[in-house]
Amino acid sequence: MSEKFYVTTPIYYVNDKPHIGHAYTTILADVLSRYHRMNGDATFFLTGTDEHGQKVQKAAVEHGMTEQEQCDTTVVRFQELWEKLGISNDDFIRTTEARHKNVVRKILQDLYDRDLIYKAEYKGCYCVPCERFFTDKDLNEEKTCPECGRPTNEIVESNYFFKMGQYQQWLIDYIKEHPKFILPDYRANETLGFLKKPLADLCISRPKSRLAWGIELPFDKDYVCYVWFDALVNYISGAGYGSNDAEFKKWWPASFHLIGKDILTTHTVYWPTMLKAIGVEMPESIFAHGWWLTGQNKMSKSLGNVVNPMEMAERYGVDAFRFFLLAEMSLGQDASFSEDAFIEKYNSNLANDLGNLLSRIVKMTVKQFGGIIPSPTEENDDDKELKSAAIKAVEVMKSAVPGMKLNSGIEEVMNAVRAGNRYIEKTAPWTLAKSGDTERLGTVMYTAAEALRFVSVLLYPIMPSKMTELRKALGINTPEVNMKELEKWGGLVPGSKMNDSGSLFQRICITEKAPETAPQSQAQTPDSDAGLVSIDDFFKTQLKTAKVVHAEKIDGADKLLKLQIDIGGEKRQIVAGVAQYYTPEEIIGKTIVVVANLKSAKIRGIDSQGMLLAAKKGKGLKLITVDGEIDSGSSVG
Ligand code: ME8
Repeated sequence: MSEKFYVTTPIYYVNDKPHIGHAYTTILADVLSRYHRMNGDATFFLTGTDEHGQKVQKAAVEHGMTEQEQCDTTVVRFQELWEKLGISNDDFIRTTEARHKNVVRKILQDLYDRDLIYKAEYKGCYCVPCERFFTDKDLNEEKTCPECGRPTNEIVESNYFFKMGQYQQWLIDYIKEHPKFILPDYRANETLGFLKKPLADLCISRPKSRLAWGIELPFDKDYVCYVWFDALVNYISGAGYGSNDAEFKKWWPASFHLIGKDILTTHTVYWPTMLKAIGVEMPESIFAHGWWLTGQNKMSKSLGNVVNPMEMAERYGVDAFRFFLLAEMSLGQDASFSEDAFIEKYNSNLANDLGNLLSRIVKMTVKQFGGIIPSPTEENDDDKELKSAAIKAVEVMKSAVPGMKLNSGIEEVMNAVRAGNRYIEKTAPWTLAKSGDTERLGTVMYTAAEALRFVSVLLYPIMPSKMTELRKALGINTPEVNMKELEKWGGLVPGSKMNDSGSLFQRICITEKAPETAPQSQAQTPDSDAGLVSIDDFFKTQLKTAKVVHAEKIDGADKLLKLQIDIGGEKRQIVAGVAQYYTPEEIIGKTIVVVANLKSAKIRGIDSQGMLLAAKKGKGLKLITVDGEIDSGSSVG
């Protein structure tokens, strides 16, 4: 049954250009929206910019512009980036727009009229360089600024306050009674921890004498509204609150407010109490994700470690960038960004696994069937295994999306892709072609292509352009992509025509971190380099770490051990000639290095799906292992 889905991102400050953190939350919202649209759900995706307050005013002064000019020039940077990154937002709200300011004013007036906003003297210590107020509880005995360490000045200022404190117990109860309200659950605990201290009323004004760039209070022209009180309202003003009741009723409550963990308190304390005061239902879930770090550090301009998403997308392609961000971060936790890790993931998952599978299928179908998708005949166990890997990926993804575990969903899809490559190796279509077994060859090609069709739907929200390309290569030209397509296995239409349009993901040379991807032709070694391999050739071999989970001797083969290994969650069996050097007990538990994309073979009649690496000289042999703890399935290279 289709449902409605309303998702928001934070609205970003226009004091500076966007960086990877902004891109991440927005791509996440985009991917969720695309999944829901693909599911047939009525979907509304709102993003925008936060244009008032001190940060923007300060940036305007630094750039010698008026505040509005600062907003108008910076907002374009966000809008251009979203276009570049294929963001499918349904609306973009700017807090300087009349449609937003009117709603904020209405809310302020209403709360003031109902005595939920009052005027009082505000006593605090003000840090002039940081332009921030601190109360006694924020300060040490010397009353120096907690931000910069400089002395603060005690000042008394009249301001307006929202009676937030009176909702404290209600909020605690609400959070406890609604386990999905704040996600992940440890963030709910963080908010409950914050609510253990008495909740003060919220200062919602700034005197114009100190900060003029904001929405003027409707009941006092000497003050502007505090930027957070203004900004949070975008989630309802952008959905029709106060201007279009039918629209608002259609979308509210929001399904997800996506935020970074930096803005948890404003979203889980200020915002719910504001909504409660104006009598509006709570959003269903506020989801706080972790930080993108550079190494161990948070990205920040002063450290000079900020990643520019526009550059990454231009250099490596939008879809690969989107894929990396979503596959790499476990939602809720921090993740570290590095270009090397990006290239590594791109080469292994996209170029080797996915691109390679497509190219094998298309090339073979073009060669053997003139590109016409053959009809499958009877299914054997190998076919069934691949089919169940694809179906499992659908099931995992279907629960990964609402469960906010996108990286696990993606991993399961990639498992299906790897199963596809293993299937090709095992069924050896080139041998079938040689022996003239066209019927079996047709079934193999169809089955592998059908598995890729499943993959194309599941990864479409993450890589819309590349998956459209992949579908065209498979001969699927329907403009719409829908989850319904995956209700049955066998949707690929025999008789339609595949297109060999070249490689989907060109491998990137890690040594160069080059803007250009290495063209395939470079793989040919010039004569003078006879005996050498290019980096491209080298990376055709996928080396991975694997944990030996079981080992046993093989009857009648005193040089061989049969090993069961785990490569990043995938179980495999390999037969290795190491029995004269290692007992089964010695080898179990070791993390070894294996060639993960070796064609499977039968050794003494036993399946071997890979090869381990060992150093050998004379009579000595030592396994290649790793220097310390690392996950199995890690790439070696
Ligand atoms: O806080 N890693 O705007 P903002 C992951 N205007 N996400 C990051 C990140 C990082 N290193 N850095 C930023 C504001 N983000 C307010 C919001 S909403 C009513 C008002 C993302 O421009 C993350 O979503 O500082 C974070 O919450 C947001 O950008 C902060 O953007």
